[in-house]
Amino acid sequence: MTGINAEPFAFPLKRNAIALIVIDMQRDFAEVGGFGASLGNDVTRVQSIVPDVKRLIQGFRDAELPVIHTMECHRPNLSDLPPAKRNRGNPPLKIGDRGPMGRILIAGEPGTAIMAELAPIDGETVIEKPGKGAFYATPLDDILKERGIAQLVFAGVTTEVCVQTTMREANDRGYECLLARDATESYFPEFKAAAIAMIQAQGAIVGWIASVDDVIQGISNA
Ligand code: C5J
Repeated sequence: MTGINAEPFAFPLKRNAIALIVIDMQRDFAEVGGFGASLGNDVTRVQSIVPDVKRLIQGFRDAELPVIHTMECHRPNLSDLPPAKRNRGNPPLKIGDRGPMGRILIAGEPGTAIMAELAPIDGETVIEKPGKGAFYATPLDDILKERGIAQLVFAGVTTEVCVQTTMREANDRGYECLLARDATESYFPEFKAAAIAMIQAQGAIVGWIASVDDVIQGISNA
Protein backbone atom coordinates (compact mmCIF):
# COMPACT_ATOMS: atom_id res chain seq x y z
CA MET A 1 0.00 0.00 0.00
CA THR A 2 1.13 3.53 -0.71
CA GLY A 3 1.39 5.26 2.60
CA ILE A 4 3.21 7.50 5.01
CA ASN A 5 4.86 5.99 8.07
CA ALA A 6 2.79 7.55 10.85
CA GLU A 7 1.20 7.17 14.28
CA PRO A 8 -1.02 5.51 15.34
CA PHE A 9 -0.77 3.56 12.04
CA ALA A 10 0.27 4.17 8.41
CA PHE A 11 -1.45 7.10 6.71
CA PRO A 12 -3.29 5.87 3.58
CA LEU A 13 -1.83 8.40 1.14
CA LYS A 14 -3.83 9.33 -1.96
CA ARG A 15 -1.22 10.94 -4.21
CA ASN A 16 -3.69 12.93 -6.30
CA ALA A 17 -5.77 14.22 -3.41
CA ILE A 18 -3.29 15.56 -0.84
CA ALA A 19 -2.24 19.12 0.01
CA LEU A 20 -0.04 20.80 2.60
CA ILE A 21 -1.54 23.51 4.83
CA VAL A 22 0.98 25.75 6.57
CA ILE A 23 -0.78 27.53 9.42
CA ASP A 24 0.09 31.11 10.42
CA MET A 25 3.90 31.13 10.08
CA GLN A 26 3.68 34.92 10.43
CA ARG A 27 6.14 37.42 11.83
CA ASP A 28 3.52 38.39 14.42
CA PHE A 29 3.87 34.94 16.04
CA ALA A 30 7.62 34.54 15.56
CA GLU A 31 9.24 37.91 16.21
CA VAL A 32 9.72 40.20 19.17
CA GLY A 33 7.28 43.11 18.83
CA GLY A 34 4.50 40.92 17.41
CA PHE A 35 1.26 39.51 18.79
CA GLY A 36 2.76 36.33 20.30
CA ALA A 37 5.43 38.25 22.18
CA SER A 38 2.86 40.83 23.33
CA LEU A 39 1.00 38.00 25.06
CA GLY A 40 4.18 37.21 27.00
CA ASN A 41 5.35 34.23 24.94
CA ASP A 42 8.87 33.03 24.05
CA VAL A 43 8.81 33.42 20.27
CA THR A 44 12.13 31.58 19.76
CA ARG A 45 10.13 28.35 19.97
CA VAL A 46 8.31 29.33 16.75
CA GLN A 47 11.55 30.37 15.05
CA SER A 48 13.06 26.94 15.84
CA ILE A 49 10.77 25.06 13.44
CA VAL A 50 11.41 27.27 10.40
CA PRO A 51 14.01 24.90 8.81
CA ASP A 52 11.66 21.90 9.14
CA VAL A 53 8.65 23.79 7.81
CA LYS A 54 10.78 24.99 4.91
CA ARG A 55 11.90 21.40 4.15
CA LEU A 56 8.31 20.18 4.20
CA ILE A 57 7.14 22.97 1.88
CA GLN A 58 9.99 22.18 -0.50
CA GLY A 59 9.05 18.48 -0.42
CA PHE A 60 5.52 19.33 -1.57
CA ARG A 61 6.81 21.73 -4.23
CA ASP A 62 9.27 19.11 -5.51
CA ALA A 63 6.46 16.54 -5.68
CA GLU A 64 4.29 19.11 -7.50
CA LEU A 65 1.63 18.90 -4.80
CA PRO A 66 -0.42 21.90 -3.58
CA VAL A 67 0.84 24.13 -0.78
CA ILE A 68 -1.69 26.36 0.99
CA HIS A 69 -0.70 29.03 3.50
CA THR A 70 -2.93 30.63 6.12
CA MET A 71 -2.61 33.95 7.91
CA GLU A 72 -4.52 34.96 11.02
CA CYS A 73 -5.48 38.56 10.34
CA HIS A 74 -8.23 41.14 10.34
CA ARG A 75 -9.48 43.96 8.16
CA PRO A 76 -8.04 47.43 8.89
CA ASN A 77 -11.46 48.65 10.12
CA LEU A 78 -11.64 45.69 12.55
CA SER A 79 -15.13 44.78 11.26
CA ASP A 80 -14.23 41.07 11.48
CA LEU A 81 -12.72 41.31 14.97
CA PRO A 82 -15.20 40.62 17.78
CA PRO A 83 -14.46 42.62 20.97
CA ALA A 84 -14.23 39.31 22.81
CA LYS A 85 -11.19 38.41 20.69
CA ARG A 86 -9.59 41.88 20.77
CA ASN A 87 -9.80 42.17 24.55
CA ARG A 88 -8.82 38.59 25.43
CA GLY A 89 -5.65 38.39 27.52
CA ASN A 90 -5.47 42.19 27.76
CA PRO A 91 -1.99 42.32 26.18
CA PRO A 92 -0.04 45.60 26.02
CA LEU A 93 -0.46 45.48 22.23
CA LYS A 94 -3.93 44.32 21.18
CA ILE A 95 -4.95 43.22 17.69
CA GLY A 96 -5.23 46.39 15.59
CA ASP A 97 -2.83 48.43 17.76
CA ARG A 98 0.31 49.87 16.17
CA GLY A 99 3.50 48.05 17.18
CA PRO A 100 7.08 48.05 15.89
CA MET A 101 6.04 45.94 12.84
CA GLY A 102 2.87 47.90 12.04
CA ARG A 103 -0.66 47.21 13.23
CA ILE A 104 -0.89 43.87 15.02
CA LEU A 105 -2.53 41.07 12.93
CA ILE A 106 -3.99 43.46 10.36
CA ALA A 107 -4.00 42.39 6.69
CA GLY A 108 -1.25 44.07 4.69
CA GLU A 109 0.91 45.14 7.66
CA PRO A 110 4.59 44.08 7.74
CA GLY A 111 4.26 42.09 10.98
CA THR A 112 1.24 40.18 9.70
CA ALA A 113 3.21 38.83 6.73
CA ILE A 114 4.36 35.25 6.46
CA MET A 115 8.04 34.93 7.46
CA ALA A 116 10.31 35.65 4.49
CA GLU A 117 11.95 32.19 4.60
CA LEU A 118 8.54 30.54 4.19
CA ALA A 119 6.90 33.01 1.82
CA PRO A 120 4.34 31.66 -0.65
CA ILE A 121 5.42 31.42 -4.28
CA ASP A 122 3.34 32.19 -7.36
CA GLY A 123 0.40 29.84 -7.68
CA GLU A 124 0.15 28.94 -3.99
CA THR A 125 -3.11 29.76 -2.22
CA VAL A 126 -3.05 32.09 0.78
CA ILE A 127 -6.07 32.07 3.09
CA GLU A 128 -6.61 35.10 5.32
CA LYS A 129 -8.59 33.98 8.34
CA PRO A 130 -10.16 36.01 11.15
CA GLY A 131 -10.53 33.02 13.46
CA LYS A 132 -8.29 30.35 14.90
CA GLY A 133 -9.69 27.73 12.53
CA ALA A 134 -8.96 28.17 8.81
CA PHE A 135 -12.45 27.07 7.69
CA TYR A 136 -14.37 29.71 9.68
CA ALA A 137 -15.35 32.69 7.45
CA THR A 138 -12.99 31.67 4.62
CA PRO A 139 -13.35 29.99 1.19
CA LEU A 140 -10.97 27.16 2.18
CA ASP A 141 -13.47 24.29 1.98
CA ASP A 142 -14.69 25.37 -1.49
CA ILE A 143 -11.12 25.75 -2.76
CA LEU A 144 -10.15 22.28 -1.52
CA LYS A 145 -13.28 20.65 -2.95
CA GLU A 146 -12.79 22.34 -6.33
CA ARG A 147 -9.27 20.90 -6.46
CA GLY A 148 -10.33 17.40 -5.38
CA ILE A 149 -8.33 17.56 -2.15
CA ALA A 150 -9.38 14.96 0.42
CA GLN A 151 -6.23 14.69 2.56
CA LEU A 152 -4.37 17.45 4.42
CA VAL A 153 -0.89 17.54 5.91
CA PHE A 154 -0.55 20.25 8.56
CA ALA A 155 2.40 22.35 9.70
CA GLY A 156 2.66 25.69 11.51
CA VAL A 157 1.69 27.37 14.73
CA THR A 158 0.49 27.09 17.32
CA THR A 159 -0.07 23.38 17.67
CA GLU A 160 -2.90 23.50 20.18
CA VAL A 161 -4.58 26.68 18.93
CA CYS A 162 -4.81 27.39 15.19
CA VAL A 163 -3.34 24.08 14.00
CA GLN A 164 -5.48 21.85 16.16
CA THR A 165 -8.62 23.96 15.63
CA THR A 166 -8.19 23.72 11.86
CA MET A 167 -7.47 19.98 12.00
CA ARG A 168 -10.64 19.41 13.96
CA GLU A 169 -12.66 21.54 11.54
CA ALA A 170 -11.14 19.60 8.62
CA ASN A 171 -11.74 16.22 10.27
CA ASP A 172 -15.42 17.07 10.77
CA ARG A 173 -15.65 18.02 7.08
CA GLY A 174 -14.35 14.60 6.05
CA TYR A 175 -10.70 15.37 5.26
CA GLU A 176 -8.04 12.87 6.39
CA CYS A 177 -5.54 14.91 8.38
CA LEU A 178 -1.90 14.36 9.29
CA LEU A 179 0.23 16.65 11.48
CA ALA A 180 3.98 16.87 10.79
CA ARG A 181 5.37 16.65 14.33
CA ASP A 182 8.63 18.57 13.83
CA ALA A 183 7.02 21.26 11.65
CA THR A 184 4.63 22.50 14.33
CA GLU A 185 5.27 24.26 17.62
CA SER A 186 3.61 25.78 20.64
CA TYR A 187 4.76 28.44 23.08
CA PHE A 188 4.11 25.69 25.67
CA PRO A 189 5.92 22.36 25.11
CA GLU A 190 3.41 20.54 27.28
CA PHE A 191 0.52 21.81 25.14
CA LYS A 192 2.22 20.58 21.96
CA ALA A 193 2.70 17.15 23.52
CA ALA A 194 -0.90 17.04 24.74
CA ALA A 195 -2.31 18.15 21.37
CA ILE A 196 -0.31 15.48 19.56
CA ALA A 197 -1.50 12.84 22.02
CA MET A 198 -5.15 13.93 21.62
CA ILE A 199 -5.05 14.02 17.83
CA GLN A 200 -3.80 10.46 17.38
CA ALA A 201 -5.64 8.88 20.36
CA GLN A 202 -8.54 6.47 19.90
CA GLY A 203 -7.38 5.27 16.49
CA ALA A 204 -6.52 8.72 15.03
CA ILE A 205 -9.74 10.34 16.22
CA VAL A 206 -8.60 13.69 14.77
CA GLY A 207 -5.73 12.52 12.59
CA TRP A 208 -2.28 11.03 12.16
CA ILE A 209 1.17 12.23 13.34
CA ALA A 210 4.39 11.77 11.32
CA SER A 211 7.88 13.23 11.01
CA VAL A 212 8.76 15.64 8.20
CA ASP A 213 11.18 13.03 6.84
CA ASP A 214 8.47 10.36 6.69
CA VAL A 215 6.01 12.73 4.99
CA ILE A 216 8.58 13.72 2.37
CA GLN A 217 9.54 10.10 1.78
CA GLY A 218 5.89 9.09 1.45
CA ILE A 219 4.94 11.76 -1.07
CA SER A 220 8.09 11.37 -3.13
CA ASN A 221 7.72 7.59 -3.41
CA ALA A 222 4.04 7.70 -4.32
C1 C5J B 1 -2.80 32.10 18.23
C2 C5J B 1 -2.36 30.80 16.26
N1 C5J B 1 -2.18 31.25 19.04
N2 C5J B 1 -1.99 30.93 15.01
N3 C5J B 1 -2.82 31.91 16.90
O1 C5J B 1 -3.34 33.09 18.69
O2 C5J B 1 -2.24 29.74 16.84
